[in-house]
Amino acid sequence: MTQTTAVTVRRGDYRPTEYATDSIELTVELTEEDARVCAVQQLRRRLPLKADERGRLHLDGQDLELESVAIDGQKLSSNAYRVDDQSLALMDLPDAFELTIVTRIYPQRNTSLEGLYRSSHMFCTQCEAEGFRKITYYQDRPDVLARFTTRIRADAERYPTLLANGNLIADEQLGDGRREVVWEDPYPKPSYLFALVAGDLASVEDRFTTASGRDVRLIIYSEPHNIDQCHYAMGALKRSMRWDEERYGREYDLDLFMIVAVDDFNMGAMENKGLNIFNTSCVLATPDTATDAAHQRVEAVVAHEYFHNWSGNRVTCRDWFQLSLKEGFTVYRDAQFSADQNGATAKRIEDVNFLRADQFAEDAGPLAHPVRPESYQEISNFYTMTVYEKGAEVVRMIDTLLGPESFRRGSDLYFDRHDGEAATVEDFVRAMEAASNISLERFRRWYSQAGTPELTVRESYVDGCLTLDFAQSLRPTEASPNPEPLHLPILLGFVDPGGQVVDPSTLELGGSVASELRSKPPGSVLAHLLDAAGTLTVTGFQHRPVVSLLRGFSTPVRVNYERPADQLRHLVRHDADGFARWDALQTVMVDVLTGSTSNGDDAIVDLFADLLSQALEARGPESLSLYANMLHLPSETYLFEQTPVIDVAALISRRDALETSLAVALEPQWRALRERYFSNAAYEPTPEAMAQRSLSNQALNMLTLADPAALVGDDVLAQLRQADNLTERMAALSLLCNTKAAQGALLEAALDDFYERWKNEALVLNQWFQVQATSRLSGVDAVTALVAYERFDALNPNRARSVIGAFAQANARNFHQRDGAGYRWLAEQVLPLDASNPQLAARLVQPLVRWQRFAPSYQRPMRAALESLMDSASLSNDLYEIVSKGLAASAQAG
Ligand code: B3K
Ligand code: ZN
Repeated sequence: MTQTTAVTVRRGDYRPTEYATDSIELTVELTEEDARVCAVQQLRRRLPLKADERGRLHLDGQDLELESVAIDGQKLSSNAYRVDDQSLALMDLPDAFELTIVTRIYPQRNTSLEGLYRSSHMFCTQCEAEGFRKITYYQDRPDVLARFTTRIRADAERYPTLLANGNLIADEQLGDGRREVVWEDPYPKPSYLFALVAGDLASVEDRFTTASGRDVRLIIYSEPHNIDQCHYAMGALKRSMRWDEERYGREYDLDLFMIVAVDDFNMGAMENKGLNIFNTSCVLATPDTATDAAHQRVEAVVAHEYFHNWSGNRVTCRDWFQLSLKEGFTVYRDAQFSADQNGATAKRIEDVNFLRADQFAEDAGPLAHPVRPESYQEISNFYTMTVYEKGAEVVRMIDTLLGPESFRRGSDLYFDRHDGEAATVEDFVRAMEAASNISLERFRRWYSQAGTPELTVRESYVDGCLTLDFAQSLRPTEASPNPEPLHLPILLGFVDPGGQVVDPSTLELGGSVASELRSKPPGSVLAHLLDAAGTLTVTGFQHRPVVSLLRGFSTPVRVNYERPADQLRHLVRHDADGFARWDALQTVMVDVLTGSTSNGDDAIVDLFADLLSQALEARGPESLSLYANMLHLPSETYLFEQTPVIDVAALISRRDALETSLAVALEPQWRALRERYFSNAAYEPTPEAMAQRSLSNQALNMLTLADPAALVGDDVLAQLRQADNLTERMAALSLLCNTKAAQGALLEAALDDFYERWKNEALVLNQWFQVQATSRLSGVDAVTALVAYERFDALNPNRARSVIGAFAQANARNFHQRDGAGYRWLAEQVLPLDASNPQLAARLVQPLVRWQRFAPSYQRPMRAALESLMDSASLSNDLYEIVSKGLAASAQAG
């Protein structure tokens, strides 16, 4: 183990900078070998110097070759400043001055995909969180807001497209075949929102007129071969712009909004002011090249990045501990948008699935941290499901507590008060309190405590009076050793034995917890649990009702509510709230699959029989997508998170067995479903058509399970050959990959055909890699062959994720093979990657870090793989932080 330099940054250490940067003028000269960056900053002390003080400036810088430093035009000698591999320090400074720094950088060699780098034939940037320091020396932190002017000089023929933030104010041909453009951004911004692109790009263009009548040019750029795939994203952008005006009163503020699609990108996309940069996977979409899920992701990410223009850019974060201020809020905003576009129930199911399977896992492991973390070693490691998804849940709860009108007033007040500032989570909560007169005093703990609370419910019923005893508990974590009770908003309803939702205005609410009536979903009560325990009493029932608990998943907790399975099945059949029906069904299935209920399979078959006949009659996108969601078993990772000790093999074999019995017992019903919803109509990315494809593909999946040999030679191959869209093609190819009867020549021919047809579409080729990496029949040998394939390229994050990430995260039965070969394989892939792209390595390694949750026979080899990484010659800060936290937990647990 060699890494000892990791520095821990703490929230409590925040201090404003001594100097503000009012403006920065960058000149970036791009050549085929390197880039020369001249940065001219105007700096000014925030407070005047006291008598015995001397002005000091600390600038961040990494991987830079420093050529010169000048103050007010006077070049400094090298003993007038201190420079090391992280910073440049200047002393004895006046109150205000101009600082000129010239650096040389090498974008062509930058494989970290942070700072200025090369992707395919273009140059692009990624500066959040701390990438700007790889371009020039700067106070690279979000509370330094400056006006940026960007001058780009490059070969005119190779790079006809030269872009930066803001408005183009000059464009000039230089003598030597080079061209110079100048961009000016009128809005002061932190360095993480800086962007620059140079390439030979094609574009699609549109216009948008804002509510107040401003005419905005919208341009999406991509490499020419991809440009035909950008139209769907353009539509999504226009829908997002209108939605943000209508729902949040937020208008766009520049005359130009640009999106650029790049092949090599560490995450989904980036909200740089006026110049969003996107992973191609989050912008390109046509029926042939993007699945239904990919279409929805493109729409959601376009919206998310656009919404950041207010929640992130106009109001930014004071420091990186406040990251959820922009991310949690913006995820919540994009979820509301997607719900409005595609159906609220399906969107909520998707989000709760993700939260329970992945965020709960994070909260239960050694990387657990509060939504507003207290410390970090590498900020890139804190772009987590907790900061994003749990952060969004916290904002959602504020919306639930305040109600939509007050919530909107609170958001208006927040934007109003903090426009042009770097704000904090506390500022956001205060604005919500001020606009609503509702105290969020106890609620604030959601931001500061790590871990998933557990809500225990005990129910009793006597003479028309229902009593619900609630208790909450939170496991102590290293991040929150002494957890205190949270404010849990518990939304519930009552279904009578006849299947009708009881109108709660006919009932009397009492007990120690405050409660109120709510109309969404109809017939709801909102109870507020603020203490460790509390009681809700409800009187006036004619018959004992079934409690529909946590409607819409109103608070992100684990629930411990022991009750007869027939009550849950009653909810599955009758609750008026679609989400609650889905949720009750998950509980029924999880209880059977994790063994807390014995012999439940037959009851689930009966339930599915009912659901299948309802699905055949379903009308409209909301209802179709609800059945599409209900007719799937919980995913393996979802199941893992619902059980105290994960025994991978046992859980998967139970799940397989239940799935097969549902397939066999209900074969005629699945066939009817397939016939009802399989369609030859031309592809459309509408919610209704997507739900129908999902039902039809799930039916085909179940029919194949029931009779593998018959199906693979027939419907599956026909669908593979005849489909006019990637969704159906991938569903069929996945069935072939996962079915024993198809292995051998049949599967090889199908994979070869697919490859030949789509090998020039990088994103489709990723699907080809992924479907093999996630097949239940692909073990370590198979993924070893995939990474040896000529078209595999670990330096492209999408490709790396399509094999390495896919295998470790979505192929549990093979990744967790008993001898630990899957774990060793992952460590072997991650280590070389760490040298080129630390952020990616630190993501891919994470399945190993959760070892404590698994049964002992899995734990030892998982830990051994982590230890092998720790023993390696040198790890990046990114990977070191994750691996060392994973192993530190091992010491604690035993
Ligand atoms: N804000 C970016 C994420 C940047 C991640 C840096 N490691 C994308 C987003 O959340 O919109
Ligand atoms: Zn974001």
